[in-house]
Amino acid sequence: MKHPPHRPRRLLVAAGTIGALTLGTLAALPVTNAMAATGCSVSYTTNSWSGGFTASVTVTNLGDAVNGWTLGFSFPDGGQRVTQGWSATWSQSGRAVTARSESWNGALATGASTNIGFNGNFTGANPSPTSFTLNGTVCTGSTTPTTPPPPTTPPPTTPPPTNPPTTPPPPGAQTPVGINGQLRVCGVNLCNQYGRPIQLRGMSTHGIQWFGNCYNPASLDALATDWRADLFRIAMYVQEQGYETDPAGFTHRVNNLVDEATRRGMYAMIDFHLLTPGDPMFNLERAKTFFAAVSARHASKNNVIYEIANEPNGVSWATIKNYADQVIPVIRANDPDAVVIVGTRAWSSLGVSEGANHTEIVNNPVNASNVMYAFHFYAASHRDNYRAEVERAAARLPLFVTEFGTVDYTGDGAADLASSTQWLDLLDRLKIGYANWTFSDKAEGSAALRPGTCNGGNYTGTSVLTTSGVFMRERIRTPDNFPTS
Ligand code: IDC
Repeated sequence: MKHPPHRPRRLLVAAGTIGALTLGTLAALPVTNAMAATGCSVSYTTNSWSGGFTASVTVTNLGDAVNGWTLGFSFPDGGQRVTQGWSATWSQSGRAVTARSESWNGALATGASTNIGFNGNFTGANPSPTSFTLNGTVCTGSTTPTTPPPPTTPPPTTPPPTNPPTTPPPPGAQTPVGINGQLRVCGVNLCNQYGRPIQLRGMSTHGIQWFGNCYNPASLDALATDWRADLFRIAMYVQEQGYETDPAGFTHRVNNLVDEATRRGMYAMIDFHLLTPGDPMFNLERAKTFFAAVSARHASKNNVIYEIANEPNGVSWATIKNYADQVIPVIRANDPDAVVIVGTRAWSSLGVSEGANHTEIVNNPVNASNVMYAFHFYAASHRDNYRAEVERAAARLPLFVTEFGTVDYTGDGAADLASSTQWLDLLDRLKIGYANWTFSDKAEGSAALRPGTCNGGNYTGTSVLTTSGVFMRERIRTPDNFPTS
């Protein structure tokens, strides 16, 4: 017997916010002959403005592993058009839309997901499609079994629930640190305790000297369980009323935030946020004092990552390397197995913003192992030439995007979601970890929380989020699928 399809609730959302629609829950139809297990679920979210929208589509394969897939759906309204897609080859005929996998995301194991998307426009309304197919099978959110049920099975007397929870359970004991343990650099990747490459995804604080009120038990709980973040970056400015004004006080505050991240099973990244002046040597003695203290305090933990120089600028790579070669041994003396991340030339652009490139690092790396190099970008300012450089560099250097914004380099302006999506798709593909600037409620485009949020007690859901925050939460909270053997 066929059960009535669950009709997803239509979420009415204001322009500029995201409506989420998760499809699923048709009962499996009986099949009469054995075949490969097929099944899929799709989540389709949009962010629309007047006449245009960005759609993010996450496809989960619930059947046997596939190598190459085609997703199909129909727009409910005749005025809806795909204008530019990514992470798949997109085509449209009438209302029917087809997305074919790329070479790098065609293999989908059982239970694996992939995220694709497109920009579109619309003339009338912009309703979300309600039915999807993967390789011809309707995505019901359930699996079509290989073996048909025995013919004697009586029909169920009570229908199965038609509205199962769409929110996966909180991580519980299976936190990012619980699963991955002590990290180490392996080739150009970051590997977990099983020696397998992983990508960490999370958020950066704003300057803790200004937005300390945003980092409290409720906000960190939201980050760990609602956003399902793997990583919490603690941005400790050195100047601008930061560390230099109260070394003991800031060391204490950083230590407390590391402890809070640890309690929630997140990796903690300690960011020595030097920025102006851009010469790290200006802060060399402060860095040695600070890192000696924090590495001693957290030496026995397995979740601390040290970022020793946020954004050097106006200095050569040789100067940055000289700084790193003096600071890294201070950390290693206390915490020999911790991963250390070194900022790169020209605001951690691998040198690109000052006309250089990654090869100067390849030719003259720091004198230490278990080290990664930082790359930062702001999606509305930094585009194809920066992406191309990251792709080249990633083949030769372990990279970590310890900071990036969805907006322009000032940290303000509108979120460029198309460029941000291109960036994050690239980082996902290359398994490069990232932290987004910022988990704060500053009135600027890069902030994830709406102004005033940190004066209240609620940090969960999307109502407290900005456009950038809604986008980032959606990207970060998808399953990590960390390898465990
Ligand atoms: C910006 C903040 C802004 C603050 C300013 C102060 O967004 O609110 O007034 O710092 O210095 C970086 C830096 C980061 C910047 C950010 C945006 O690492 O400190 O934050 N940015 O300009 N590098 C590139 C951009």
